[in-house]
Amino acid sequence: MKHTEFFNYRKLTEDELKSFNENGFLVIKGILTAEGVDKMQSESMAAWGREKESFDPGKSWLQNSLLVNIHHQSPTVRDYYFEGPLVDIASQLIGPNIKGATSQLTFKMRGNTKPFGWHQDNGYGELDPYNALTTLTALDNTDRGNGCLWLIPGSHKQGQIKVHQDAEQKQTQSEIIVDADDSLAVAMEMQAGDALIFNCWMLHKSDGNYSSDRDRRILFLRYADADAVEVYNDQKPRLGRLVKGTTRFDEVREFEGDI
Ligand SMILES: O=C(O)CCC(=O)C(=O)O
Repeated sequence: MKHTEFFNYRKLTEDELKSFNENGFLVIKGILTAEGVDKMQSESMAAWGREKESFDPGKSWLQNSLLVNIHHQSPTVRDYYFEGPLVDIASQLIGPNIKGATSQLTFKMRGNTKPFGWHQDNGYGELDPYNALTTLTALDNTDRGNGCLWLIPGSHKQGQIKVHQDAEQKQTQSEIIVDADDSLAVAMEMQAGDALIFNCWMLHKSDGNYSSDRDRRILFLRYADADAVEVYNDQKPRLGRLVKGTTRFDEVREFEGDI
């Protein structure tokens, strides 16, 4: 069911499709209505308050800034993830068959000064085919002062960057940071309700939130081809809800689990 009171549905134009192929990213202005932003903020904050403590510089990114599977706790995020405007947009960019691959909050609350260095999202759990999409929906206005995202336009063209992690790093899910030229970085300043979407090979990073009075709350959703497999996991199918089209994997077609 379409929730037009919360989400603005539209298709990408030919120019946007061309720009995505060339630059590897797009910003969709106002994908959430003001009411949609309010609703997601309040449902997300209820979950955040139940699960998270205040920022501790001694703790990891995972502990300070991530809350996974937020669609289990926020009905509005769930509708947006599985039936919102991003599903058709993902299908325009990936193809007719789409599954959800990740849903999480990445919240950098005021005073959370931890940066997140350059990386590709396909560096964390490589998926094949290499057309998975990250979507970041801003729940606050975000700029250089409160830890907005930065990316390097066109950097997706260098493909998968192999990073070696030892067994301990894998276990502790430590960050997988790569080298990149900061002089090429562009700040992705957004208004609450805008979405940034980019290819799985896009190099991106964020700085700390050094503001004293502005949170930087982002909803992170990832979509993949419905047949996408996990390269790091013996090519097993990535499990996630089928949101459009079909798949050759029974376990994905029947999936009703966590992701
Ligand atoms: O939320 C952020 O600041 C960075 C998040 C990010 O780049 C990621 O989760 O891949």
